[in-house]
Amino acid sequence: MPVSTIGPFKLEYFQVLNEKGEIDKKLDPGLSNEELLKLYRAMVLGRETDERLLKLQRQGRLGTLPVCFGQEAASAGAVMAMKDSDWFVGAYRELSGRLMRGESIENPMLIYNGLEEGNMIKTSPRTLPIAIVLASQIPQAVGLGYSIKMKQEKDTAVVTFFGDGSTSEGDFHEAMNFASVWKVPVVFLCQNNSWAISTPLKKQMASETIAQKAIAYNMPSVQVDGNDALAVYKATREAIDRAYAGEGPSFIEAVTYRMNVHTTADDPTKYRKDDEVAMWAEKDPITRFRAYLGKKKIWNDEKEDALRKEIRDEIAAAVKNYEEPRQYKPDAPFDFIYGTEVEAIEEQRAEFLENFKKDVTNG
Ligand SMILES: Cc1ncc(C[n+]2csc(CCOP(=O)(O)OP(=O)(O)O)c2C)c(N)n1
Ligand SMILES: [Mg+2]
Repeated sequence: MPVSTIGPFKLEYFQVLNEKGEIDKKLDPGLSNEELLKLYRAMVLGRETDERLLKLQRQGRLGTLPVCFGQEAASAGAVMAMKDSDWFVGAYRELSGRLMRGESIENPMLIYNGLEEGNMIKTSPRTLPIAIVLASQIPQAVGLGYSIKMKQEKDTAVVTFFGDGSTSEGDFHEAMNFASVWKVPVVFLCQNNSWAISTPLKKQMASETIAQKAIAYNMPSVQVDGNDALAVYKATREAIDRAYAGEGPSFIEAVTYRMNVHTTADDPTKYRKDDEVAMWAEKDPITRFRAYLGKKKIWNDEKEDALRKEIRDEIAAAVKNYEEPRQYKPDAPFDFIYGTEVEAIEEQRAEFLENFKKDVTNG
């Protein structure tokens, strides 16, 4: 019997900006100087906010929280390619991208102190709250994509973010399957940061890349340097354009690294080597972007100092506002489930408040 080849399956990798901040001219996505500076600011804002949040937690002024050190390019690069009318469906490792979407710096402070008000993103209604339950956001993104398709909403896409470990979840595969069958306008963006808490990638999966998982679903897929904001931007731009053109979903694997703790409850020195962290420090997304702006002669130390000061002042004002005495509603979660009042939710609210009153009375 003759044997025929079904493949070959092709998978590409690219980097636009290398570790020294040198650009590959053939791949340059051609952002304007203004856009480049916007992207840089978003990454610095994310990094500075993370530093502040971490300190607040260590001082006992915030609860447990994840930080995003080193992963700024992966979310900011993607958001640079999005319009406000696109949907941002994230996990918890996209601080730069969220702030760039217009989420306030106070939102993470509220959430990480257990206050549900932080999940209400008033300034960016198409940005969904953080998803802590791994991969739960991915089918939701596909549902949004399906509704865009049903409503025949033009030039609207969904970008959903998740980690390497999350691709082991059933939700991920179910969402990928439906997305490709329904040809929905969804961009799947996996931030492969090498670790799922203390589980290294090699123990998580036998696949050589995560991008290749999309081949099984017949989805265009690419692996990019996730510490290169221009590579992430370019891949997302192309994927969103495909979505707008009605060509269905795409997959991006952004290869990055978690430079700090998984959350403030974690101590990575127990399970990973300093050499590995030092090697990734050389690939820092912010350092290389700054070097690139310097080479383009649109950035210098003076501008850097001014930007850092402006951002630190902005964060300090947010912290001050967040720590002002305020009344928080214990039943706030019931306010934010649907946009409108729903009878069943109101019944649950009444029951909750009654029990709450009893608990308070009983001490
Ligand atoms: C369904 C589910 N199982 C387990 C957890 C506990 N948990 C939180 S983060 C995490 C690791 C996630 O790794 P990855 O998807 O690579 O994302 P990263 O934290 O590296 O950004 C685990 C197991 C959870 N939040 N949800
Ligand atoms: Mg991970």
